[in-house]
Amino acid sequence: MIYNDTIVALATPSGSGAIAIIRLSGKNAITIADDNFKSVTPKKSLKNQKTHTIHLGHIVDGKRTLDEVLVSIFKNPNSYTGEDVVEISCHGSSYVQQEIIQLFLRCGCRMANAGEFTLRAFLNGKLDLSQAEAVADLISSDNEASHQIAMQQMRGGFSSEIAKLREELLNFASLIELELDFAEEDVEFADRTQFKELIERITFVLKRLIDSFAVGNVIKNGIPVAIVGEPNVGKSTLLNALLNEDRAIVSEIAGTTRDTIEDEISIGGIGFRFIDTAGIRETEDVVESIGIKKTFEKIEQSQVTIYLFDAQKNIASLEDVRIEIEKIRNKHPQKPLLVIANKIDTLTDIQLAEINKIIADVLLLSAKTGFGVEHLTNSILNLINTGALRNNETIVTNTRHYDALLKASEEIQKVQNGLETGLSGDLLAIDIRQALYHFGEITGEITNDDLLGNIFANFCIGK
Ligand SMILES: Nc1nc2c(ncn2[C@@H]2O[C@H](COP(=O)(O)OP(=O)(O)OP(=O)(O)O)[C@@H](O)[C@H]2O)c(=O)[nH]1
Ligand SMILES: [Mg+2]
Repeated sequence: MIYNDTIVALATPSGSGAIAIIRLSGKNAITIADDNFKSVTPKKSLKNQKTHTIHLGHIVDGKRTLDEVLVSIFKNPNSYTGEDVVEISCHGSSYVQQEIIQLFLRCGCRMANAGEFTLRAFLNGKLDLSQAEAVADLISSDNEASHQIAMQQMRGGFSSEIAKLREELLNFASLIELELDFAEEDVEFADRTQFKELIERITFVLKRLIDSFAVGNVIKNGIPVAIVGEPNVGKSTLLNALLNEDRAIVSEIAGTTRDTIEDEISIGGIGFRFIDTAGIRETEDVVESIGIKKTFEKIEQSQVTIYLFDAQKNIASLEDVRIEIEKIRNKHPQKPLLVIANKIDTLTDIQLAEINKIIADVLLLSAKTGFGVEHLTNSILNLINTGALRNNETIVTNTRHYDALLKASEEIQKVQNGLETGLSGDLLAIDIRQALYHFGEITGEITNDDLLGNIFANFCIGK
């Protein structure tokens, strides 16, 4: 055990609730809790209780009873932190919570820093760094996809994949370094063909992990979808229909939306952030033209663009729409674009056929009645490559991991080049060590205080 002090913190959100949980971890956790605990009959001391047991009693401050509580005991090393841990479930009054925490502070506990319980768990080898980071991701996950990725990472799916590669590579590094000791004899302990195969396999896995970041990153942050189009075509009405609430102001006056409005919903378990923008058109109005500039910025920043036009337009105007769509496509050829004819509730079948003739791949919709909205959400979902997610493959969501993978991949590339050009063992060994270093950064074999400080500072207190 690394720490001598015992920490305390509220593990549940601050404020009042049905119950609250106060957590203690460290050498004196059980003693401190016991000193302030009076069991409901039979009399018992917490110190003599088995690990993973729960006890009903009162927290007392001298003669004063603070609350009736349940105390859970976890003895080291079988606890979250690997130290002795006590969790006190008390009534969820802010006053009670604070009184109990103050009492423990007076009895020798220290207030825990953000993420300190998980930091201790990491330092005691209960989980590796990427698993610890997944704990934070899990706590902040708010849709099925980000939850699934965090759970997988917390269970160690990602770490074990990296650790396996690291071990195999380490094996070869040792063999090559051994060769250096026998330089005069000119022996080869490390079978170069097998080594090449391993490097190819590592390259393949690294590429898959690196590529997965494109999906992982958007899933974690929500996929931004910009809704654009001329004024009054029904963009805000569509946003409201998607969100199922009156989020944006809708009116028959062109130029109603002047700034951008955003909100997030989950479709098929993935978080999407819809962005309603000001209508695109030539304008003299300064405020509105600022809004329009923002619209273009929003298209840039979005993953998907929805272009909306008014289906009631005459044929000549539909030609203009077609040209406008071409322009957006040419400007952002890589970006998925969904073209929607809105207000089709007012149209005849003949008019609909006309639209289909002029505008290719158009989605017919009525934001007002809701017709076509489900079709639209399905189309959006189809644009996002969720294959990796469906197949439960490892997905990288963490920028720190992504950076380390990129660096590892560079070093592996050097090793591969070295093998092809018959680079000498000592130089090869240096590149392999570098790659190993970056693998170690992900799982935490290689860390420094700054890195740990940064990671755990993002946790909440009590975790
Ligand atoms: N009939 C019909 N009217 C609609 C439909 N969708 C929107 N409207 C009407 O069109 C008008 C403009 O709707 P908004 O949602 O404010 O349009 P907008 O594109 O956000 O407009 P700006 O914010 O000004 O750019 C309102 O009067 C809506 O009620 C639809 O599907 N059918
Ligand atoms: Mg609007």
